[in-house]
Amino acid sequence: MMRGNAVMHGKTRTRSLRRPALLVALTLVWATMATFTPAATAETPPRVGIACTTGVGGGATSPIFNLTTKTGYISLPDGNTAFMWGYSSGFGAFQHPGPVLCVNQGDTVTVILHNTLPEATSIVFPGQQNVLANGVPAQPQFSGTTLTSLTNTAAATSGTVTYSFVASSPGTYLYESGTNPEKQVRMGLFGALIVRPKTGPTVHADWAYGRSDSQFTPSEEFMVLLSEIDPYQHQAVEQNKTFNMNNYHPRYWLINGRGFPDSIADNGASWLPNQPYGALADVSAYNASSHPYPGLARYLNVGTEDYPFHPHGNNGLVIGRDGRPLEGTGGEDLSFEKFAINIGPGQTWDVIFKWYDAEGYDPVTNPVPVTVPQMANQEIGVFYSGSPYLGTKETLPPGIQSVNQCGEYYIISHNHALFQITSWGTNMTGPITYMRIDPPTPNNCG
Ligand SMILES: [Cu+2]
Repeated sequence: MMRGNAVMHGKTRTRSLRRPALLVALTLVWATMATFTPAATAETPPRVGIACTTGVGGGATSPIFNLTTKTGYISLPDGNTAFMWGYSSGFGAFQHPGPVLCVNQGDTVTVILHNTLPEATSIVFPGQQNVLANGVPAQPQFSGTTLTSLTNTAAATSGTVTYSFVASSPGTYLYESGTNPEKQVRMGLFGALIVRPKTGPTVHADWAYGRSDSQFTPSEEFMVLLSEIDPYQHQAVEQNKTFNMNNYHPRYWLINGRGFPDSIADNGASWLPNQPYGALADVSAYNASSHPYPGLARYLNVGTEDYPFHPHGNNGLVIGRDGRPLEGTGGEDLSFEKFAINIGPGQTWDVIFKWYDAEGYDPVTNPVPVTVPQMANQEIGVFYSGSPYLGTKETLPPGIQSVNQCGEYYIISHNHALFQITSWGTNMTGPITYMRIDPPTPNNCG
């Protein structure tokens, strides 16, 4: 099955044949998926894709967000749990990562931080200008000549601070603790901020930037928030012990706060109550008339290492970095194609992705140029349709039931630093997800 899927696009075929070891590994991933049962969840927030938190009160152009620091635990792919700090939405339960704050360009954004942690904390908004704290320009904090925080803090246990800024530039941003960040950011005090573009009075919710060539299909907008965990640091914080950062060594890497296979579960999956954000990408095949606009992946790296991430199957088109469109001073399009997106620490990348059946494979008129293995040599997973051809379903072996709804594909998307797709040594976990490709409409995908 993997081989069948893998040959459907020329680029993937070449890469897969050069890397038989990875192909075997991917087959193992396929087998893992067979034990995985997606849960039914409500349609709000969306089952897949970005689950925005929008502001409360303040009017249409002045959203207000309450974020409360809380402690809690997350589940990891090897069965372990990690003690975390996090920003809760409003005054709600602990969650990881923090809520995805979605605002519009030009909005006056207010974020009220409520601290319940045993030490002072804060939020910095990289990429935002003229941030105010309690109504005056936010400032680094010092104790004598020693820097204690990159910005104004909320005091330990019950402090509050109110930040505000005008979201002047559309794009993808991080927000994160500016206080003792080597501890507090690592413990989980971070989240994503999305600023949607506006031209004149018109908000373009389906543009990445203020240019029409950044238009995407709204249901195909995805977050890829990459992070890391050193469990010894988290244990030390939980036990109120000191941790020597010279010993810092991540053993877990996560996508949207989850490791694979939890990463492909729906947003709000019932067995991940504190990890609300899934990472399955679900796109439809390109069609000039019925599905002309691509998907958009918003990559963010809140870790300390480079994360080289890629979906198999096609290049992406990099259209923005760090909340700025790739364009010249005259608006010239400076976007570029890339296969693996190497996201540096603190960076964000906005990447357009369009899947198309470039070589028009057809089981009769244009079969894939490989020999599909004998049925006895195949490992059949729950997403198998019986056919390597998009949109085609065929008879399955006795005893195998297909849950592949409509002959869709599943293409792996993963971090390509293979040591990072582990969980304290458990291989093929961590920042791995899948891209689901639905056949062109009309289809039976529902
Ligand atoms: Cu790969």
